[in-house]
Amino acid sequence: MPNFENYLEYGYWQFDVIRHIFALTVAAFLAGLVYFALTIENVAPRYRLSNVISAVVMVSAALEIFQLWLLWNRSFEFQAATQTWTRVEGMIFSNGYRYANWSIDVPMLLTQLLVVLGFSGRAFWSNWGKFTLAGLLMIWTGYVGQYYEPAVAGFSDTQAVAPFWIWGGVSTVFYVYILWLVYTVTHRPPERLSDQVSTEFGRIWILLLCAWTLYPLAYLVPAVWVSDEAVVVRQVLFTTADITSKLVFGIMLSRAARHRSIEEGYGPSLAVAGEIYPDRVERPQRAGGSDRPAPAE
Ligand code: RET
Repeated sequence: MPNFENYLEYGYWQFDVIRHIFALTVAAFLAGLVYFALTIENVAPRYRLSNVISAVVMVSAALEIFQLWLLWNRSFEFQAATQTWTRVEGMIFSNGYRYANWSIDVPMLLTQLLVVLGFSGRAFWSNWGKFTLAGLLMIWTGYVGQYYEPAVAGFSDTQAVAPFWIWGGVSTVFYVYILWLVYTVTHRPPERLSDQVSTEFGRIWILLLCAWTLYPLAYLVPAVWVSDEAVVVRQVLFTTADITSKLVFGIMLSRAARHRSIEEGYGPSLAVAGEIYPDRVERPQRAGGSDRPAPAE
């Protein structure tokens, strides 16, 4: 069986917390989908692909977590006598669906970053190629490694422990390379950025660093702690990582795109510029062209 979740029994709240956070994630991604669809016209056409990509990420991730929610509910049954949840014979819970989903979302999220930074032509494709290749290799090597976690958690005498560490280590090499590349593109962008937008990209880099690092930590949980509570911690780590790396990241990028659009004088962005650039908000023209406030009605 692929994951250590299948070898454990769950107390009532441990089981419940996990299904609740799956439901929370699906709800958050569907809400995100509405946000990205409704705000697409607030940014200049050159940045709109970022909103489209966020919407694609929301749909694929919501489907994947819904699938995990279904699987979690079907894989365990409640034992009234012991008040615990035990595995249903023949059912297997698997985090492998997460890795399948990352194969879509990791290349998408990194593409989105390049779009809002303003990469185009050869520079775009060269970075895109490096991100996509390194991203897929990071995920797929980690995917192989996680099959060995039952041995690492002490549930299998026949399986080897070393592949968990070797594949996890190889995956980490690609991860560090991606982090370095993200640092480079966000700190040496192809176009001159205002101080405001540069600061935002600095924050986006820190968010990415923190959010993405939660994934390898979740991978490591069975090596350091084996109990139903450890499973709760691992699923909370995955959930926090998912919501921040896909949804919060997308929102931060859409704001950076809007601020760039405002600075470029794009009309619809100027109309919603209020909170950051109050001096740039487009005011509706009043008859007579007076600057005085309209009389109270
Ligand atoms: C693995 C295996 C262990 C070593 C490392 C890993 C890194 C995973 C990461 C995943 C990022 C996923 C994202 C998904 C968004 O949809 C594969 C767990 C380093 C960084 C951003």
